[in-house]
Amino acid sequence: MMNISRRNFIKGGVAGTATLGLSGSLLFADKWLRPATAASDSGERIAYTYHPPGCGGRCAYQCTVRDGKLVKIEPNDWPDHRYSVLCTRGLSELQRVYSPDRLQTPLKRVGERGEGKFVPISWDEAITTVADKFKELHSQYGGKSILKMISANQEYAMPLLSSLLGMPIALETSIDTGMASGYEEVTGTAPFGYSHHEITDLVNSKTIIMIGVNIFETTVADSQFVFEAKEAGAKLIVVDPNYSTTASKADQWIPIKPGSDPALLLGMINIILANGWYQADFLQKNTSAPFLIRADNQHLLRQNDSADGPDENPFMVWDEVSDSLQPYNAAGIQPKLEGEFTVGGMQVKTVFSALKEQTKQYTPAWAAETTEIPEQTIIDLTRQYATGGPARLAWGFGGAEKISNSDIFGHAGAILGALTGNFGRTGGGVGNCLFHRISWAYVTPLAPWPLPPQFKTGVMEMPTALMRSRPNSVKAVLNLGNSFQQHFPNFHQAEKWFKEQLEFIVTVDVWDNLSVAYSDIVLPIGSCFESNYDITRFQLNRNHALLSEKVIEPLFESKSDFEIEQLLAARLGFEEYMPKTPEDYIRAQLSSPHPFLEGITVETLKANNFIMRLNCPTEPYIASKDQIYKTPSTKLEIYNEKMIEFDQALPAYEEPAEMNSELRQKYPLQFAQYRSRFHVHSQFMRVSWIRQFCPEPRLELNPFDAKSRGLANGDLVEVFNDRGEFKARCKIMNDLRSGAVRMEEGWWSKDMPEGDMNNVINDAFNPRGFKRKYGPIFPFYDTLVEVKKA
Ligand SMILES: Nc1nc2c(c(=O)[nH]1)N[C@H]1C(S)=C(S)[C@@H](COP(=O)(O)OP(=O)(O)OC[C@H]3O[C@@H](n4cnc5c(=O)[nH]c(N)nc54)[C@H](O)[C@@H]3O)O[C@H]1N2
Ligand SMILES: Nc1nc2c(c(=O)[nH]1)N[C@H]1C(S)=C(S)[C@@H](COP(=O)(O)OP(=O)(O)OC[C@H]3O[C@@H](n4cnc5c(=O)[nH]c(N)nc54)[C@H](O)[C@@H]3O)O[C@H]1N2
Ligand code: SF4
Ligand SMILES: [Mo]
Repeated sequence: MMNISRRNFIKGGVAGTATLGLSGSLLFADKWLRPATAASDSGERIAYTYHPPGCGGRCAYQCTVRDGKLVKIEPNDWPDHRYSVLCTRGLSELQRVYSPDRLQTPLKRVGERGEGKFVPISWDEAITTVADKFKELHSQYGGKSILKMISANQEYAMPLLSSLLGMPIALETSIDTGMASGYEEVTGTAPFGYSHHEITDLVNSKTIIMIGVNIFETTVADSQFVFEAKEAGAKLIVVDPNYSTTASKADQWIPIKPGSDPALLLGMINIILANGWYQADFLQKNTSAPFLIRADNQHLLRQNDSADGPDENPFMVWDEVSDSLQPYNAAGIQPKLEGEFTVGGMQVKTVFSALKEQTKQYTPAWAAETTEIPEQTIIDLTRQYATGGPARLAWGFGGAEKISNSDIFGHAGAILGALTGNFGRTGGGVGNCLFHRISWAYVTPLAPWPLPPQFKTGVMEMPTALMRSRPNSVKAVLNLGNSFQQHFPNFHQAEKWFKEQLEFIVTVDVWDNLSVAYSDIVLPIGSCFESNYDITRFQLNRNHALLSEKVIEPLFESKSDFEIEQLLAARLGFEEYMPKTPEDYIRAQLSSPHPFLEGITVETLKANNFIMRLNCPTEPYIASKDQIYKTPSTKLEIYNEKMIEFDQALPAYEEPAEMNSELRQKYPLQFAQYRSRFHVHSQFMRVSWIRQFCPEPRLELNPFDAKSRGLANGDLVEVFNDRGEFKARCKIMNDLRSGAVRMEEGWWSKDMPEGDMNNVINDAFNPRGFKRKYGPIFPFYDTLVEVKKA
């Protein structure tokens, strides 16, 4: 993040923003350096792979290898040239691959857990130790005793081993799923609450509202589609407490009080209803707005008292044509949107009427006071959204997601889309806009590797954060990636689980990160360039199929996740079920009969520079264009019966649990975290080409808060609360609100002057979360701290 002014922004990010008007910090294949084919004349070799770091892009690489060493990375050309890009991190792999932070050999712990003392061991000893321990635990307690924890975006996270052993999988439990729960309980679809509209559909939007998402830093490979939409005339409005990179490129920046986002959405619902700016026809046909709520138990009125599904026991509506009660799916009816009725002596009213009543309290004045956004700004924003469509309402995974009330935000956001008819409408869309996760690739199923039916992945008993305090079956963890550092706020508490309770911990990673220090056995894998096989990885991404080949030989003694899985499976007696090579596995995936995959094979991919476009339509992917949703009723279900007991069947405002509590007197600063285009969580932190932009972890604070604490730029500060403390240098920034401090997440503890930022972060679950679709979430940004000079 740069300093506040636009001028500084452009000046500050020279390398990062050279082509910003077009594409954020990306370099296009045809616009820089000379083509690598020139180099290949001089005996150098070209190889193709793609970058999988978890930033949301999957930029494709054309690599030049000289004397076995990776010497140049350029963007490979995609059939759809818009994707032929790379960013600073992508290029910096040239350095990162050869970094001294790499794990080089298998290791066995000799010190205390957390101390980081190891001795090198052979692969044979390492695999034997792990396999023997897994065998012992498996026969004594079953597969549920071995938990596999994985970092975000891993491509081949040993899927077969988890099935063969019946291991449960913890993929970022309690992270990134808060809004998704509230949202998907309305829409019925797909993890992480992604918008149903491909990001390329933005060009058809007239209004784009981004709340709590910094897409120009966090899905940099898609920045171009936002600029494209702006060039086509869309109005871009960014709601963010801070003057973010995305805010700096918007038509309007609306600063908001942190943690109050659901109040903004509820205020918008109030205004839309009060002004009649809703699409009555859409609501009547495609949503549960006409369904009837029983006054006696708040449940929806069904045809009978059975627990059958909506087909056998339909929801009931009041039909205008016959002026009578009818099943919601009866032919020829006109369900009434509004009204109260008496049915067999019982009072019922429509969901729409209940929504009007429920949100009456959320007046523009109330919303203004709660969010600290001027009342007229909220009214104008709402008018723009409701009457300036098609409109996209977009959010991210930082911002409002990392607060205890994020489920309410997701629920209210989905209702706004339903009120304005922006679901399934070209240029519309509601939901998370990051990662380009929604495209035709999303509806192109690959074939699974066939395993006999007795082999099934285990089921998670509870969020990992509770495992230290509640009885559970987990005795060992197979940790792929840096999960320990990244996935555990209130780290001192989590450490008790790693240090005192777990019998056995294995970590598999490229880097010597914090999780390594807690492990009993450490297994080094190669970077995305290295392999012992010719064909290494494959995935569908952004309407294309991407294949990767070996670029260089494995460095040091590293192997791959695939090889480690194979070695373990063989030692555990499962060899017959395993593919022999990654290519076997990929060929099996490609045997899927889906028409979008027709003609796409390992051979044709190789013949086409390892990238082919799926045989899919050329227009952007939009789900539910037919207005059929994957909910029980097939409608957008805006009334959530599961939440009746929490008074959240319709969204009701709730303050963030910590930020606005009495604790603020003791710890007056809200501590938010963020991500930047220079890193991916804990990755790229030590690459020197990147270090020149981000030399060290810095606690950012507003000049007023610095002054009142006697702090000057660069001072070493202690950041603390009752959960713990860490030290860092401070950086005074104008584009931060007073009363809030901030830091980029992911910094390795060994680069902090002292401690780890997750020592202070809030891990308290909202009890309602346990009844939500994806369980409770960590409210990372709902954290209060005090800061003093160290
Ligand atoms: N470069 C890079 N990109 C990434 C990643 C990465 O590590 N590096 N990680 C990926 C992952 S896993 C994630 S989760 C996403 C996250 O991606 P984003 O959701 O874009 O994440 P953040 O940067 O945390 O926050 C977005 C914005 O929310 C604002 N914000 C903070 N608090 C509030 C609030 O209370 N209300 C509102 N309205 N805004 C608020 C911040 O100022 C920030 O500008 O990024 C993905 N992309
Ligand atoms: N304080 C704080 N903490 C946070 C957040 C925050 O906002 N604040 N954000 C949270 C969020 S949104 C997220 S998504 C998580 C992200 O948490 P993670 O996804 O765990 O974060 P990364 O640092 O990207 O971890 C990736 C690790 O996996 C390794 N790795 C990459 N590819 C592979 C592979 O193919 N195989 C194996 N074995 N290892 C691989 C990398 O080398 C790296 O060490 O962090 C969370 N933690
Ligand atoms: S880090 Fe992301 S945007 Fe950058 S090159 Fe890699 S995949 Fe592309
Ligand atoms: Mo995330």
